[in-house]
Amino acid sequence: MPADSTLPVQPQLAPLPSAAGELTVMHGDVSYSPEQVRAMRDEFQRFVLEYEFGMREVETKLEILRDEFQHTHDYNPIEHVTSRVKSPDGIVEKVRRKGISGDFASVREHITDIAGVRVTCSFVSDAYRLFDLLTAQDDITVRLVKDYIASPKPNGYQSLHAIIEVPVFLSTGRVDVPVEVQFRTIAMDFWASLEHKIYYKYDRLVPADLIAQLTDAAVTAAELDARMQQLHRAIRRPS
Ligand code: 0O2
Repeated sequence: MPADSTLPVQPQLAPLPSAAGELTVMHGDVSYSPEQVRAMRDEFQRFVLEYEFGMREVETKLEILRDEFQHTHDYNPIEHVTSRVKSPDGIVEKVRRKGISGDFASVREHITDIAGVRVTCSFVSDAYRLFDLLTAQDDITVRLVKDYIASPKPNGYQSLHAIIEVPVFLSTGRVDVPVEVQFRTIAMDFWASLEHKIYYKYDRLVPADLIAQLTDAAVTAAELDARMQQLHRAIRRPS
């Protein structure tokens, strides 16, 4: 059992000596009994469940907006929506990268993209429109916005990111769950998924000429978005 995938955050349980002959799991210098491993697994599952629920609330809100748009305006501003809860390995990697403590309270406070929803639109105007419609809902709190469409990253990455909080009602009461929502166009999504693959293929050490080509391709993608937006406006303008 790989220690990092089953012990995603620094365990808060005190290690107990295991009974003779009992299978134990080593994590660094510490060993855990099967009961402790199960308890940690259950605690982790409970922890991510809130994020799963928050993600579903946001997905439902987007589905309603899409269906209402289709019905009222005979137009669908959303191409597709994908979502994910960050994997245990992904959380551990971010805990290490940010140099934060790995207990649940610290992860909850510092890692705001455990629940992630990606909204892909045909046009840049639709990405902003959906952002406005979602964040204007009065049960949503906006914690942070990063507009990489207005200010692309140096590598050319474009997307509009929002960390929002959405209420989830559990048997124990209300919990406000942070969800990262990324709004982007099909062209931005195409670029980002290729860049992501290249980044991992080269284990983050991408050759300089490939980086230059990627940055150039991001400019081409942005130009395509601008041209498609113009055409879209032209066909929607009354003649
Ligand atoms: P994954 O696998 O998508 O979850 P933070 O550490 O969150 O405080 P960060 O990571 O700079 O600061 O946050 P930012 O800029 O809002 O980016 C978070 C997410 O945006 C990333 O999540 C990616 O999904 C996406 N992203 C940001 N920059 C790039 C980029 O240059 N290329 C691509 N392809 N995607 C990018 P994760 O956690 O890195 O990964």
